Amino acid sequence: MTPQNGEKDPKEHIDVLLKERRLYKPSAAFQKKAHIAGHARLQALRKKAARSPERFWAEAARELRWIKPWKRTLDWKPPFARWFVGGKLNVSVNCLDRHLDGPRRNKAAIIWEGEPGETRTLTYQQLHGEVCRFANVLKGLGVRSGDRVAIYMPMVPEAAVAMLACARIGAAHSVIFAGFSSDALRDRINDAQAKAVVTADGLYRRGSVLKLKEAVDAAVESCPSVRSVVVLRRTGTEVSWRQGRDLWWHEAMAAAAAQCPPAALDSEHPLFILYTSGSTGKPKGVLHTMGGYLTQVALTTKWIFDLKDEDVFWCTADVGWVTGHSYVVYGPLANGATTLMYEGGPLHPAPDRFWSMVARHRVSVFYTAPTAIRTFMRLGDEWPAKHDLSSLRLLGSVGEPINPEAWLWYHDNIGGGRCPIVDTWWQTETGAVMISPLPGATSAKPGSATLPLPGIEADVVDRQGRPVPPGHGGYLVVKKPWPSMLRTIYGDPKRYEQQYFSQIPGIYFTGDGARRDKDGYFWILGRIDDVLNVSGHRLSTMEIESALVSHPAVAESAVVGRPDEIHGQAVTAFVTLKGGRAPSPALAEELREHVGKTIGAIAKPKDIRFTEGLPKTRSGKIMRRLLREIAAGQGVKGDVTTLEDLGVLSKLQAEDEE
Ligand code: 7RM
Repeated sequence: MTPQNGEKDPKEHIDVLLKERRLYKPSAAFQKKAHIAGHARLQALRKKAARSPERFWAEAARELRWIKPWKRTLDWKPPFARWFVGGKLNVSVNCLDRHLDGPRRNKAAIIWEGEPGETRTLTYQQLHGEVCRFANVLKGLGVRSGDRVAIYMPMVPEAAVAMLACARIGAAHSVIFAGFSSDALRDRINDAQAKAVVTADGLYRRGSVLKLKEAVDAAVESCPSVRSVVVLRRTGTEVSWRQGRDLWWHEAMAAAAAQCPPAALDSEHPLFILYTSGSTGKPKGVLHTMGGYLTQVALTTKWIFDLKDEDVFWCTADVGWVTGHSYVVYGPLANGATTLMYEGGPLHPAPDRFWSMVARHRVSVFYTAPTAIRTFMRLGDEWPAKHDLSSLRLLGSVGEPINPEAWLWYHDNIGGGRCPIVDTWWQTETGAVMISPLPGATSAKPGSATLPLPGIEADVVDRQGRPVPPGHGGYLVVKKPWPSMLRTIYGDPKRYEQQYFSQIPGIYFTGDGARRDKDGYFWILGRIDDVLNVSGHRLSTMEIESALVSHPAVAESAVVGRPDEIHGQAVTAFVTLKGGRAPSPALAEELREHVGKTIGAIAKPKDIRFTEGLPKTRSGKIMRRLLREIAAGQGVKGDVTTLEDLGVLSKLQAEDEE
């Protein structure tokens, strides 16, 4: 891709800081072979989709294998959507069985590498066998269509096997990121009333073993819905055992039949629940269903990553996040592609682990997060330079805005200047990518996710839902239902409506701020609610605050994000202590550990700042904006007229200068 002299100076709104004007056009060589080749072709698709989004998505859905055709493409009773109504399908058949009839039968479905360095490859046929066997194991444990299964696993092929086995029999999976604590696991199991838990003895991370079964044992003590715990032997770590409840993966699999007829499931049958942070302390169980989810995930994987049969696709996300669901497992497998899975830390045993893997596995499409790119950038150009990265032809980014500097480093040092970059905007709630370039058709601007995909109607609006002029900041919304949208918050349709469709009545509000430039390109400005984005992972300030105040020494706390060069944001906690408790570095460490235990290591505050009071409005609301400014070390600039006690503010600032 070559930079073009593009855009003239856009009239920019004051709070829009990024000014990036370079334009990167897809090269002729890339374009020639791309699924969607050329700007004109994409424009034509957009036009067609805009005329009838339903017809556009129906055409995409027909790429899947259906057991029974649908009667209605869309039933939209705002805010509830049903897609491909009356249709029946099986997601595991679409990801596995339908590739067994032709040459893909013996193609690698999953190439896996463990952190210690071992590798394994499962062909489509082998993966199909494993999935059928595990589906039979689940059935044998009394798991039925409509039940929930919790999956708390390392990044191993068995995690994908467990997910697909659930899909085969119609049990909804709830994958809980293995970095979450036992308490967080317990709450998620209980919210979903999971009947079974699938886990491992432990996992490898940065050279040491993390004991997963131990965390499950502690959680399941308080989970009356759980009847069985299936344990994969991964590390050989010693585990304690509850007879009648626990069983080994390898023993159960050895006894299970390799044939399992797929269930014919309604298009709107639940596929999975995935918990994500919102603006309150309680995580939301985002519910996705079968037909619509798979349609959009399959299409976006094919178009955005331009997947071909000879590709090795590596999405570095953990299956515990939505990116791992959609672009490690379902999207690539629905396309009959080869997906690479890696178990461990990106810098283990050295900062070139990823690049050594790209070279050894001849990865051609690579998809990761800006936080990782910034980390690699900081570690130096010499690490990627050691390896032959010539197999790469396309790069992707997801999870947070990518700053132009990181974009350019990625483009030059990883992509060798020849690979397009797709900056993909989407959310747990959207299920699949919504705003992104198509690499053979869209000119990229570093830092912009570019334009909504055909069939997606996104916009930037003001509080009343009116589109804002180019260059102005506003709310990022989606105006029409899309197939892979969340269907509800599990067990709480009121919260679903209130959370996503009440800000601007009847229209989906993403929680993000954005602006569009004069070419219509979207520039995501970040969350406008109380959600932090640390290394591309969503954390709720409320959730961390609740964890802090559950510690006996803490009276009150306010959590804010401050800008962090590598992680996007860093968690800063302001804490007031109960009478008789004195601040100390030891207590700060104890509080950090406490948050780690309550939520998980990713939520541990980077800074804990003890203070005598928090700045509040007269109505008692903590003025987070002031705290954010203090945490960012900028001094307080904005309006403080509603502040109740100005003394608190001067103290906080004085403490800052110490
Ligand atoms: C896929 C995922 C969603 C939030 C979202 C944004 C931010 C994600 C981008 C981005 C700018 C991007 N799901 N976000 N992708 N911001 N550019 N390309 O991350 O549910 O965990 O997070 O992440 O704020 O609302 S998520």
